[in-house]
Amino acid sequence: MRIEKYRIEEHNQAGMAAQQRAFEYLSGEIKNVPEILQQLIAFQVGIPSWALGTGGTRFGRFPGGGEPRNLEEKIEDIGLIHQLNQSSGAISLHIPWDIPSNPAHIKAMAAQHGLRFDAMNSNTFQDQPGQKWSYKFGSLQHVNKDIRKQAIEHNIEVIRHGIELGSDALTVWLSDGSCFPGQLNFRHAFQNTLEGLQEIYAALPDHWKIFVEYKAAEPNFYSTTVGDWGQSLLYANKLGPKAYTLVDLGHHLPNANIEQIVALLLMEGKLGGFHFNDSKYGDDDLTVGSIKPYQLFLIFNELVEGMDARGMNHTTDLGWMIDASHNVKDPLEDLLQSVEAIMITYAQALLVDRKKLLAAQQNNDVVTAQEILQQAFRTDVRSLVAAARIQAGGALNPLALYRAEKVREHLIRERGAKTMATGL
Ligand SMILES: [Mn+2]
Repeated sequence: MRIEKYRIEEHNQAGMAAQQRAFEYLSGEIKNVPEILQQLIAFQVGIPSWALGTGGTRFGRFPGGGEPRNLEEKIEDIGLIHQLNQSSGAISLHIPWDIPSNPAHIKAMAAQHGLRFDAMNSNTFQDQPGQKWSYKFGSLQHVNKDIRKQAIEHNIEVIRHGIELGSDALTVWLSDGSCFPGQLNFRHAFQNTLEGLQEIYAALPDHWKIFVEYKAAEPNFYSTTVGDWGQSLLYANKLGPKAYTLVDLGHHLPNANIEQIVALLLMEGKLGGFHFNDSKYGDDDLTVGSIKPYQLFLIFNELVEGMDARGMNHTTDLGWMIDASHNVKDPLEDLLQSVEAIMITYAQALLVDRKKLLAAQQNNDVVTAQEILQQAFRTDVRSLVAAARIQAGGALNPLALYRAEKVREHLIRERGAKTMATGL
């Protein structure tokens, strides 16, 4: 579904007076408005193909209706989100859920929606129909060489699909680990995994990156073979310059200092990708910014500071992606909320007075340092983000327009009330 351009213009016109008032007030309060607007317009967040349907838990799943039934419809849904917010210009696919039958057609279709293909994701956490060997006891870590080989070949197949679509990165998240003490020899599991990743690494085209994603626990509950950023960094360092660590906000033990982790990974030139979500207890996959917005701000503050210190391009030098699940919300509404939260937080991080902060740190002026951060965090930048969005051709209020246009009702009429997104 596409929204007619004139409908976006009408919507923007209706709210423009209030938007202008807020924007003019804010413009008087902050510096570098034109530069920040350009940075916001450039910034794009990838949407994963699996976030377009209702998720669910191990207890149940309650589909919302009108979910995309194939890859084409997934691209349409992300195209719609991008049309509304102009900040979701990338799609991240999951193999085998999204194997394109006609890659040239899929590539052209994505381009029509202004989308490029972000990192490709492999899957060795499930057994697929017709698969020879089971991943019940792991994939790359497995004691059986044939099973490791099957997992390696799957990842290389994912790279091949990515090449056809113009992607340039592979994200590997392994559910490998153990559920009970004694089940696994940790060193053997690490070595097997490293050797598998090395074979996959060797299959990467020159300009590609591989992201090694870590996760503390689940589905294995005693040990995870890529369990934290230290383990991921070990693999990335041993693999070589095309290998990076990927940080997923939900993949840490409670109260982990994620902002410190990203600062150090950036310092080492080994932060490659980022998965946004939010959580209260574990890997809850909740809407970005819905539980701990200040933590998100502190993370973005380190991202901006660390990328600037290395002269990195905020938009292109890291893979930015949402990785979340929607159990009770309309997935598209949830994604609009998530991207909005990311843009707001990015804008706030751009407001931090870095010179003053550094001076306060040098003087051990703890109070001033805190004030500088909170000054930025407490600034209402919504009109700034909206101004960037409107300038880029998007909607003043994407969520309000989505509802006014009755998008979900339209999708249910088109696709049916009982559809289930492929892969979930
Ligand atoms: Mn993730």
